[in-house]
Amino acid sequence: MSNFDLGAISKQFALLGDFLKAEPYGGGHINDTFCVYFRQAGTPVRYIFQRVNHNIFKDVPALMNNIERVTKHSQQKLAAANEPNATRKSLTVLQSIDGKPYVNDAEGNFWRAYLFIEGAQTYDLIEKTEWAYEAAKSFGEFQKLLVDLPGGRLVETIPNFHNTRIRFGTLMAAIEADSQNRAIEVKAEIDFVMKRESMVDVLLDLQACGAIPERVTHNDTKLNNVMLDDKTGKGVCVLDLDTTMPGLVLYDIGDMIRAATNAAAEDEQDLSKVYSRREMFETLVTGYLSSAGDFLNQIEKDHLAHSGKLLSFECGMRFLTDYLQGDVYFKTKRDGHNLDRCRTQLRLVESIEEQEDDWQRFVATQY
Ligand code: ADP
Ligand code: GN1
Ligand code: MG
Repeated sequence: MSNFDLGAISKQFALLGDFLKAEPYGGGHINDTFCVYFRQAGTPVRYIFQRVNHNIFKDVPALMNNIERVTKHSQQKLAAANEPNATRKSLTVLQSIDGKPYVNDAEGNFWRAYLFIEGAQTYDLIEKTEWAYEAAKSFGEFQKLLVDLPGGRLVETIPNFHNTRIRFGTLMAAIEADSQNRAIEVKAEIDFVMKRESMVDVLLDLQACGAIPERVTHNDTKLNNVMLDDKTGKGVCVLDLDTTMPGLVLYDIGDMIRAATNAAAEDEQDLSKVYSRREMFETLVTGYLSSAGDFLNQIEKDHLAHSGKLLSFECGMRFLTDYLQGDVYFKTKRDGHNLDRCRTQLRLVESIEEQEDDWQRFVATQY
């Protein structure tokens, strides 16, 4: 991925100064991220450049229009609330020389650039409960900033992204097709999923009967999508806005619980290390309710524990589907990588099942 000519690409953005160098950055599964260094009036500055995966995101101009609407609205609200650091608390999209929020290279790739948020970083694994609190609070604040987003519904950048009934159906089709002859090897995982099929309809049914509303949600709330301040440890800015679109808030808190309560890495091969940490769950809920508690309805609050189990299940189904289809969606670094990831997610489902009643009792004490 380092074969891209970032110097030439950067010339298409309305940036001042001289291009110095570009380095691959971050560890996401979908886009290619680079840190791009410039010298401006003798001072080094850096930017984040990203090649948006247009095989996955089919309409990048519409996606970038979503991101511009979301970031501008957030910054306006922060500034109106006298937040002195509005451009550090929400991403700033850079414009191309012809006034667009992205550029194309000669191969037809789409590139975007953001101001680099300095003095803060992202983490792959949560080591301290304070991080969980801050991350969850930040995602809650992000949702809250967008409750009054003007301009109509955002475009669904990946339709049915968290539709767990459809995710289940796609997995069944991948098992049926078995294009890589791998189904035999994952019989235990398939059985595990099939036994729990009824889980996939719970939130969809609540949405269909109007008990939980569609809102603007982030939809990819891993810990490494929120920056925490190096000095204070406080949440600074929510990143990775490609999937910010209409959704259920429970998908956001559920994905946080999935990603942040795991005691091990998402691709850990030693499953004895994988379990869902109760103290992280409790801290996430407290942090999330500190910012989102006043706009959530009772039924949303009642399903916080369920959402963590559901999103782990969904992610497990997605990794299993990709493994069966020949690893065509998520970037992989080794054979069986998606299967390893699937196994950690299904292990998390089990771990949450073991604790769900306790978790539910805890949630009930919070409101
Ligand atoms: P991906 O879709 O590949 O996960 P992200 O948008 O999450 O891409 O970016 C990958 C990583 O790059 C993040 O985890 C974060 O560490 C870093 N990053 C992204 N945007 C910025 C930014 N504006 N300032 C500083 N670091 C950033
Ligand atoms: C992908 O892009 P990244 O790495 O933040 C994926 C998420 C998954 C996650 C699992 C657009 O997120 O939905 O939960 O991997 N993003 C997309 O680690 O599919
Ligand atoms: Mg990311």
